[in-house]
Amino acid sequence: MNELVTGHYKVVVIGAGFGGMYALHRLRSEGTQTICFEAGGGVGGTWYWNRYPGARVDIESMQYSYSFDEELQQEWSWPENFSAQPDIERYANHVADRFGLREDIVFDARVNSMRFDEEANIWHLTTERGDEVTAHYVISATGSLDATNVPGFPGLDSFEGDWHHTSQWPKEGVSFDGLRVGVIGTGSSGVQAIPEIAKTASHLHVFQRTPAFTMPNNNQPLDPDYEREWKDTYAERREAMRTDQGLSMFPPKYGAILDMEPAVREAIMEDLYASRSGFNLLVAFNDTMVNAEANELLAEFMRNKIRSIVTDPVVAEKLCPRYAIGTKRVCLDSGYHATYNRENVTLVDVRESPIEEITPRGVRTADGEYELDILVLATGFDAVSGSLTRLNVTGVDGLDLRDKWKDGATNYLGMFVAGFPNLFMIHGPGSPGVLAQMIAGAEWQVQYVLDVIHDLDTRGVQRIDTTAEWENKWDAEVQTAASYTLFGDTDSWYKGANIEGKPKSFMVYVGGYDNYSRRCREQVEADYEGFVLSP
Ligand code: N01
Repeated sequence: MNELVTGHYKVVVIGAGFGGMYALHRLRSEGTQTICFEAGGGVGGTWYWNRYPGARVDIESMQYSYSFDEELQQEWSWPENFSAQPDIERYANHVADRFGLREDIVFDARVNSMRFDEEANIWHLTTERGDEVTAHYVISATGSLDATNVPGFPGLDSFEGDWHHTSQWPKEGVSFDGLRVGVIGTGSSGVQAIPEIAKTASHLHVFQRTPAFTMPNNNQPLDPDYEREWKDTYAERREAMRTDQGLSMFPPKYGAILDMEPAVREAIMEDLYASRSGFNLLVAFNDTMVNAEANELLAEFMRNKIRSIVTDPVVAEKLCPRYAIGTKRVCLDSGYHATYNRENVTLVDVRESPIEEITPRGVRTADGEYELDILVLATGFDAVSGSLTRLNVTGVDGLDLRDKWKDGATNYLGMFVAGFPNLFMIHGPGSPGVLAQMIAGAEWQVQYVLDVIHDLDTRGVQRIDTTAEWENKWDAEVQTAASYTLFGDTDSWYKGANIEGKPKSFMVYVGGYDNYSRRCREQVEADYEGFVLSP
């Protein structure tokens, strides 16, 4: 859709990633007047923007896909166990075409303001390109990892070569052939991009501040027999996923690692390390995320893997993370550590010698200048809350969402914000979002939101809000759940610690999707406890 859009809609959806597309599909199917604004030129959300080399999903594709339509899941075939970005984007396009979603998606239309009209109980939305609409309800499906973080390196503008952030990757691709490349950042994006870039760069310098724990994805072309097994029993498997803590299917747990004889636990860890997904190792034991001693056994197993792969012992030690494994997002990799055995790859430890500036010719650290032709920033996101605050949202009494969240992204049930009525967040702060299978999580939340909207319609309610008191109660549940785990011990984007000046507060509900979904339903069933409904 190209022409400028005006008029009134019952529901406006922001974002045509997997959450937004599903919301749009459901709304269209029930005949609701709706429209979706998408900042990008195509569908797929995170899989539209993050097209850096090596970008790949880390949940098996048979799971990381929509469950809502049996024919869709039967007809679609994934080429690999863990599909690469182009295949996931192809899938997103297939879904958009199959369900006719493009008719109601406005592309290249970044929402740049949202203002709530308290008299009329409607939202006014505008986009950068000039669309102006009103809506009774807004579903923000803007993604948890969408607001790009470009650290304020002095001199970045003076760099004479090209630079690219992994999450704003040019559609036409980037050639590294014969070039001196620098990559800053070794989170999941860096871990996936570095082995690919190293293949053609004349030299690659990796600027690492914190090493990452990564697990092998042991990726393979999808075995047709395995695919058949899944497709024959998709309904049961999806049901099993829905009742899982992380909305995923993993092999059964082994119990507590601390209770095991060393030889037994080593054998189990070796088995899981070589299994279909390295994540099996992360979720195999029931104590590794809650007990520091248990965590250290798994962490040291993974450090020994790094030591066994990386031939230079000094480099190997620098690549060994020292925090509790799992407390920063673990990544699945394809040959990441082996990349440091290549002669054309050098690790630069910027914890030891910090980056001082970007110069016209490269990167200067406390140690000296590294000359580069091209620079890649794999420096992550203003995660979870950043994609919402940058929409310029004004709620009741002219309250700006940035002011509301200046001390932390308060919310109720991860979907509602007091003072911002009739706004529903998908994967917002306070929800399990990024720590569950995100397509399944979006399907659940969209269903919940639509159930609430239908119920409000039946009751003749025009406006749904919550209160600061109930935001605090929900935050207590979120923080309590986190306090049983080791998550709080490490600075991570889960708690906003990667962004200078962002308040540190843990933003993800880690009590399990089963508990989360129960709590959300309970509060509605208790006659909308914690909500404020106005006729
Ligand atoms: O971002 P990150 P990401 N100077 O924030 C470093 C998902 N994802 O894009 O840790 C020097 O994890 C920073 O260092 P430190 C996944 O959920 C999934 O990689 O802050 N370095 C870190 O090393 C993931 O967690 C997949 O000390 C600086 C890196 O940049 C999330 O997206 C693939 C710096 C940023 O790592 C984000 O991953 C990719 C500075 N000033 C992403 N500022 C899948 O596999 C930052 N860094 C599905």
